[in-house]
Amino acid sequence: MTTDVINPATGTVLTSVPSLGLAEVDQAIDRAQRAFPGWRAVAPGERARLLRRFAAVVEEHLDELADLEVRNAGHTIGNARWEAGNVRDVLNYYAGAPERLIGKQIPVAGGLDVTFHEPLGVVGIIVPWNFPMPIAGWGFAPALAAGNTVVLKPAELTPLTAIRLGELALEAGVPEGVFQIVPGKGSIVGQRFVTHPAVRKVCFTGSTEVGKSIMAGCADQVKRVTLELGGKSANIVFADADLEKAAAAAPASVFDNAGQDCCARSRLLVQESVYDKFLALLEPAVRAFRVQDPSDAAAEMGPLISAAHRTTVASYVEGADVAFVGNAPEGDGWWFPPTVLLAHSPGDRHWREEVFGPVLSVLPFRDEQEAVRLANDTEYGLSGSLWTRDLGRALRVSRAVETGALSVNSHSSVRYWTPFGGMKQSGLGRELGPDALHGFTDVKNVFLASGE
Ligand code: TAP
Repeated sequence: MTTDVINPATGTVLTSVPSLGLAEVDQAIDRAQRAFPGWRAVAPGERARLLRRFAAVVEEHLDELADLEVRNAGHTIGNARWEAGNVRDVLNYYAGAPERLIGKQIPVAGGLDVTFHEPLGVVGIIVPWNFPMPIAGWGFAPALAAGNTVVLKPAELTPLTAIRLGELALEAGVPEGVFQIVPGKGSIVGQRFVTHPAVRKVCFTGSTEVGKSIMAGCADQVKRVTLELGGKSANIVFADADLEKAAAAAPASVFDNAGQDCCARSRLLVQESVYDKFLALLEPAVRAFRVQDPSDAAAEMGPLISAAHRTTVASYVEGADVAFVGNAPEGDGWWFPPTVLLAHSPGDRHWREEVFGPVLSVLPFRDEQEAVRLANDTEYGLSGSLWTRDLGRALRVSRAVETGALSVNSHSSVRYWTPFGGMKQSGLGRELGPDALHGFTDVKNVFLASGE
C-alpha cells in the first residue's frame, strides 16, 4: 500500500510513499532487535564518531532537507533550515554522550558496588506532522547514543524528511537495522510499537488523546514511555513590561508554524490597566505578519497542514468575538490568516482547547494572583512566557506557573542543550538537555564481592 504526500501550500500531490502493513513492521522490529547486540557493543568512541559523521552528512544535505520540509509540511524556508540544523546539532550534542555515559561507584562493605546505564533495546519513536525533523531527532539521537536501535514512524502526512534521514544515516555508516524509518498509519505501525514485546520504549509526540491510549497500552508490558503532548500556553503581560517589545514578539509566539506548535502561546493574558494600549500595539504587528509562499525567504508563516485541519481551526473562530485578523493568500492550499479572538470568560472553547492553528485568544487580568490562577486553569502545562520589569515578580510567577518550560521577556522554549517537556497532561518525561539520555537507559547495580 502507498500514501499520497500532499504539498499543503498548493494542495497538489508531491509523491507517494509506502504505508507498511503489520508483517512489514514486525520485520523491521525484528531487524532492529537483531542489530541491537552489535550496536550496543560498538566502542563508545566509535559510536560517537558515527553519530558525528551522521551529523556531518545531515549538514551536507541541509538545503535538500529544508526544501523537502517546505514542500511537504508548508514550513517557511527559514524555519525548515533551522529544523534541519537542529537535527545536526542534536546529533552532535548526543555524539558527546557515549564516552560520558558514566555510572557511579558507591561505597559498600566487602567489595565494590558500581552502576551501569544499560541501553533498553529497540526504541519506537512516533513523530507528528508539525515538526517532523526536530521531533524525530530529539528521539533518535539520544536513543542511538545510549546504544539502542530505533524504529521511527513519521506522520503519514509528513514522511519525506524522515525517510531521507534514514538514508543519510546509512550513508554516514550507521549499520543496517540500527535506525529504520517505518512509514505507515499510527493505528498499524505506531500501535505495533506499543504491542510488540521487543520494543522496550515508545517515545510519542502528538495529541493528548492518542498519548493517553499509548500510555495505557504500554502499561501492559511495563514498557517505558515518553510523552510530549498538547499545550495551551499562556503569555502573561504585566503593566510594567516593555509593552512595545512584548507586542512585537507576541505574533510569532503563536503564529510561527501557523500555530501548529505545542508550545504556541495561544492564550494572551494582559493586565487590565494596559489592556487597550497593548491591543492597539498588537494589531499592527498581527496585520504585518507575512503569510505567504513558504519557499519565499521573507515568509513568516505558511499554510496549515491539511484541508481537514483547516476546517477544525475555522470551527474555533465561528461565532467568536474577533478582535482583528491578519492576511493570508487566497486560492489553492490550506491557508488561514492570523486571527486574534477576545475571550469573554475562561470557559470559552477557543480559550480552553488547543486550536493548533494561528488563533490567539486574549483575556484581561487584574493582578499577579489572578494572572497565575488563569494561567494554571488548564489541563496542560507545556510552555509559556511572562513579561515584566520586576525581577521579584518574574521569579514568583515563574515558580507559580505550572509548566515545563517558561521564558521571561522572551518566547524561547527550545534549546537542544536544555530540558524540554510538559507538566500535567502535556506530557511525561523530558527530552533534550543533559538528562534525556537517561530516558533511554536502565540503571544496573552490580556488587562484586572482594572475597574477604
Ligand atoms: P495524533 O493523531 O496524535 O498523531 C501523532 C502521531 O501519532 C502520528 O504519527 C500518528 O500517525 C500517530 N498515531 C495516531 N494514532 C495512533 C495510535 N492509535 N497508536 C500509535 N500511533 C498513533 O495527532 P494528529 O491527528 O496529527 O493531530 C491532532 C491534534 O493533536 C492536533 O490538532 C494537535 O492539537 C495535537 N498535536 C499535538 C502535537 C504536539 S507536538 N504535541 C503534534 C501534533 C498534533 P498518523 O500518521 O497515522 O496520523
